[in-house]
Amino acid sequence: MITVHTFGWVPPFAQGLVRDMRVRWALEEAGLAYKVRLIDAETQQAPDYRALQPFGQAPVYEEDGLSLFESGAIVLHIGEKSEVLLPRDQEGRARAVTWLLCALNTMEIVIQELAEIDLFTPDEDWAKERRPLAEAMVRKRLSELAAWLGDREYLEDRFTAGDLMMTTVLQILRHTDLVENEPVLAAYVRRCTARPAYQRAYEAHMAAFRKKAS
Ligand SMILES: N[C@@H](CCC(=O)N[C@@H](CS)C(=O)NCC(=O)O)C(=O)O
Repeated sequence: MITVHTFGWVPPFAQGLVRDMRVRWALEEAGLAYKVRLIDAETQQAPDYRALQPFGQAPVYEEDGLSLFESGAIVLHIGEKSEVLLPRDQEGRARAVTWLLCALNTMEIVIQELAEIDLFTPDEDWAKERRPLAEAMVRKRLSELAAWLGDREYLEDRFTAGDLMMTTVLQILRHTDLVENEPVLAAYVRRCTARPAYQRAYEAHMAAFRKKAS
């Protein structure tokens, strides 16, 4: 049985964005059942959790004695089990992996910097100084991505793990209007998140927080 370890509670600004969403969504696309272990701050520090995730972060993925961390690696591993995520032809598969890495390495790096300024340190002098440049870089990347997408429904000729990862990265900007200001990207995120597998993953992800709040 597959087990996903993730947080039992996070503040509202992070709910829906915790990276277990990527893993849950991939598992739903692949049609694989899983269970969830909800962890807290104390568990993050515990040696047995550090043995699974050296940085104490979420998510962790366990399956029959195999444990993985890094959401990108986990989604790729799940992709091995499902053609919905990774095309079986070599070129299609390489392109999907390319977009997954682009999401993490070209887009998320600049998007995460802006999000961290806005959500964690908005009032620091250095952050106020840095923010305009950080936002300009995000705008540039978004407009380049929108230019690639153009009339396409997905990054390639069909949905892949690359779209899954790109969508979750663009969602990090939900506290801004930057994605909405790129109508091609806004429509793309709506298209991807309308997928039944995303909806099921989101419901399950949010259910833990609702339970904790009640
Ligand atoms: N590169 C890692 C990042 C994991 C990550 O940043 N997880 C966040 C939750 S979304 C976390 O655990 N934050 C708490 C911490 O860093 O202590 C991945 O993609 O899995």
